[in-house]
Amino acid sequence: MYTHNDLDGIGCGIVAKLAFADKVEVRYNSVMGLDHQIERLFEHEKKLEEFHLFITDLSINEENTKRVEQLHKRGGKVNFIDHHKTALHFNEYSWGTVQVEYEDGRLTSATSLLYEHLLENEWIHKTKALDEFVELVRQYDTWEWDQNDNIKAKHLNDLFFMFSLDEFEEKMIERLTSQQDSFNFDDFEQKLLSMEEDKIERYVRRKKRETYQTFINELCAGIVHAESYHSELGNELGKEYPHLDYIAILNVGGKKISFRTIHDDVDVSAVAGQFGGGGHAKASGCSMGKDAFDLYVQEVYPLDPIRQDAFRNRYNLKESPKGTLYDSRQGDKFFVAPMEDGKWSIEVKNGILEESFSQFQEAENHIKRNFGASLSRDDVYVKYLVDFYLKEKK
Ligand SMILES: [Mn+2]
Repeated sequence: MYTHNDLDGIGCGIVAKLAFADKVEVRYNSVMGLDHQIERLFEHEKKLEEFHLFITDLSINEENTKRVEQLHKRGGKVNFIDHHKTALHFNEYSWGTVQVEYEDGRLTSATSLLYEHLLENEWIHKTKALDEFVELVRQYDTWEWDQNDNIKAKHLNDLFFMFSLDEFEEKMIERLTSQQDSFNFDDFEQKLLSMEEDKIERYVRRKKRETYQTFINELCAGIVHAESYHSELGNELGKEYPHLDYIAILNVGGKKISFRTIHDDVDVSAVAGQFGGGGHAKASGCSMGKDAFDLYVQEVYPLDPIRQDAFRNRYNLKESPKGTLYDSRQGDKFFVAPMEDGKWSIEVKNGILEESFSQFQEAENHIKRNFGASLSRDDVYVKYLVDFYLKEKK
């Protein structure tokens, strides 16, 4: 079995080992590494027809697709199981099973698809603990845990990062073999998880102050440099800065970019696709070539980070019927106030902007995206109102 080296990929390995024990050999691969490994397999392993080849949670290139198709035609057993939209074309082959969502709308994961495949063939023994484990992996991989507030799914992924791949795999197989009624963390793991949570919180708080914004190919990108905690950052920065279309997390040393979005109308697999990468609508990635480096690193370097909103205000509050004030580094002021028709207008130095907004958030997005302004402190707000009323009197 060849599978991905993330939680969903390891989930496949764990489920396969529970089914086939020492009869299965599992190789974990990065997105970039898989094709080379498959190529080597076909070079060195002459009796592939005698094996059953599984490829899960990752895609293979055209040449490897041809190799696999020929193996299948020679009578070899092959299963390609994936849930990425970008892999749907593998359904053209009888050995390809790519399903992005279930009939009820829930998203699939490679682990859940493989588990169901193994159950159908009666190759694996169903237990409550295993059902729960597979579901945690699925919720983590599809980000459904966040909507469902299923912190256990996130904790499973945290643990995966705290242990080595082999240790994690061994621990999980041992647990799922010995405890079949429910899947739980032990006391030591619980302690580790709470320490990890505090650490992530501090890290994310710091990164919020190191986020930059710019327009790239018409979309407003939030840009941050970070080597770890990509999912947490993507999510937290996305919520902190909802005016951004997506968050690009850069790892210059590893020459990689991860893209995350919290918005349903933004597809970051398309953003990654522009630079030769891919993934899901809400989470994707690409390697950082020269083009991407120029756009996301070089051009952004001279900018200042996004200004955070004033956070101890008592008067200058968002959606206030009296109006809400924003100001930019250059000292420009933007006053958002409700109009008689229920829409929101933006007042600037030389009058009112022509455009009005049906939601307050849209008005704020407009100001933040185009002028980089942030919520003013109370003292600036009070002074603005005083000047405004004095002007009215004259
Ligand atoms: Mn996956």
